[in-house]
Amino acid sequence: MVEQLSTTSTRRRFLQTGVAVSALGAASIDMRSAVAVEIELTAAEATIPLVGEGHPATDVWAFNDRVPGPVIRARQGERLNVAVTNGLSEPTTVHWHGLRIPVGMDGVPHLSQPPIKPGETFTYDFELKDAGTYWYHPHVNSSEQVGRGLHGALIVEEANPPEVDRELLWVLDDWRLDQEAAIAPFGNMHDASHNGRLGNSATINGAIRDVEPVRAGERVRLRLINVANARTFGLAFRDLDPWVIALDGQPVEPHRLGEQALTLGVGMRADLIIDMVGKPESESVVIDGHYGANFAYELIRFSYDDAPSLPPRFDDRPVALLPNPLAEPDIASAKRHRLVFEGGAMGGMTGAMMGGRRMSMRELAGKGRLWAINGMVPEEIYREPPMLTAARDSSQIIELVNRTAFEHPLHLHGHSFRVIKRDGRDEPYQPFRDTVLLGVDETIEVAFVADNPGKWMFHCHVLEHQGSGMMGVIEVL
Ligand SMILES: [Cu+2]
Repeated sequence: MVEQLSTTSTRRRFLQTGVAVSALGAASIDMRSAVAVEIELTAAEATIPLVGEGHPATDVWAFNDRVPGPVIRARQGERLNVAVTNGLSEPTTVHWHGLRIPVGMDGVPHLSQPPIKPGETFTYDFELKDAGTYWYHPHVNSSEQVGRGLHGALIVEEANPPEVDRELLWVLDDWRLDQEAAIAPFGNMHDASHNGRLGNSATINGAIRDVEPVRAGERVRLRLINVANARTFGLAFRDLDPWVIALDGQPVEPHRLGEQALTLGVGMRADLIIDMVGKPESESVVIDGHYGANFAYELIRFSYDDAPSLPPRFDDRPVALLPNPLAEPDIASAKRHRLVFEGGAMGGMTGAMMGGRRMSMRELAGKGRLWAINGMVPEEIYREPPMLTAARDSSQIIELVNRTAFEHPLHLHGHSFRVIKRDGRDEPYQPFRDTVLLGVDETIEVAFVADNPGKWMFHCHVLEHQGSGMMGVIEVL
């Protein structure tokens, strides 16, 4: 279950595969001994049994021949050193989604580093300041590179993790496959102008799965990561009523999900504590119903074995995770900004500024550009003036206004922000996040301390929206 990729005289270096963790359960692994310090990743073509028995294998692009890529685990405060070799026939990079690291390690081509050319290696090296559930993926030709399978989980362990029987990791993905289980072509403008590349095959840890085996009475920590190109997952856990203990890696006051679905836009994560309250040999279904009842489907079912229920031995309410060392924004003194998102199909945008002149929607579409922020469309992101400049250590509030017909998971690099208001009302728990799902017609306010100097991307994580212009740069001086 634990694969040792290399040895060292001074440190243990282990990687676990997401597939192994999911298929076999993690009961026998002492997660805290799985410390990743130095790792090698190679992005290259591979073939995996994505759909499973009775179906052809799928040609993918993968880190170290697996999808998802290796689970990287380390402890808070450790350094991570990852040598990434590009075995693809096009440039790539790796972005460490959600991590507050120096801009030179952030993986945005040209903005933070030159792209890694085919055959070349680039070594990422940074300190893991925050514990939590994160992930990594390329930031070049993202729709295709991430969509073909280049992504993996990065787990930074707390010094004092919550007491549970077991930990599970679900890397949620969504693939557009044909009848032969081959990945459909990329570059569809209809996807870019609508809801992005929604697929037809939802996978957990790189496989279409029916069941997650559990034991009655056990307490499980479930880490969820949405690595899809476009799909928002809205998961109903029904009778299990999980506790939410972290969002996007950042601790939140433990609270029950209740009647609500767990909504995970692209890029978002959640850490749940679930008490398996069902009876031995029973089942509990997890439904993804984000796109409405007509499109709801069973993602997976928890399947209880026949072992007698474990006796209760945990307090009902899990202990809150210790906060990460994030600076608290000062709302009273914060500088306010407003970013208005426009464009796409049915959005009513007639034109916008690009390259210093106003272009019609038709002209923009001819250049593969469909979205604007404050009336501006980026030509090449690293050459654009920042849409917002912040003095170092200043507090900032950004009002995000959706004037499009679609929802957008908006992701800020290098920082986590507090979601403070939604349509004028205080957001429950005001969680720190690095990605917030901006609904249709919604206005959201986020607040953060601009304490990480550099030029940082702020973009929609629907990769086809990003690729067609829904992106900008925030500069911290
Ligand atoms: Cu979007």
